[in-house]
Amino acid sequence: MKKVITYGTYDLLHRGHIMLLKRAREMGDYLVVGLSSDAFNAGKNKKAFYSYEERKLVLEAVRYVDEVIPEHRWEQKENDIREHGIEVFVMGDDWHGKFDHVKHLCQVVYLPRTEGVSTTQIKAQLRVTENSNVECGE
Ligand code: C2G
Repeated sequence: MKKVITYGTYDLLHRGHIMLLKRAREMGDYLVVGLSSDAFNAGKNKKAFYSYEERKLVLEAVRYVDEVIPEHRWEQKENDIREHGIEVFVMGDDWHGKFDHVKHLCQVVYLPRTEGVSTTQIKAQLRVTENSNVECGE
């Protein structure tokens, strides 16, 4: 069984996340997702809308995901790869080159990001909508 791993925050799940997970899963037979813990996100200066437990529940419902493990530290990736017998490490290409240090353990693949969508954009659009509703007295 060819096992694949990827990591991320996966907050406010959108098509960019799904397309990444789909392509990653198609590179093997089993996909493990290292899901950023709330504390780890704080270290990435990211505040997810949903808690780790909520994001894990949603991610485990995605057909392409076979297992979700917590991502607590940048340095855990080599150990994860060894412990889970990972053959392919996949990330979006906004991370291009950032994880080449695990190339001695497994294949490292950076996939093109899905254009036109991001959690940051979604949050910004929601704020605009909310503000316009308030102005209209809704
Ligand atoms: N992604 C994508 N297209 C988008 C948005 C995101 O392909 N429009 C990909 C990212 O490249 C990443 C994955 O979806 O591979 C998850 O994205 P985030 O939840 O934003 O994860 P990130 O904060 O980049 O955390 O140790 C690695 C980090 O945990 C990655």
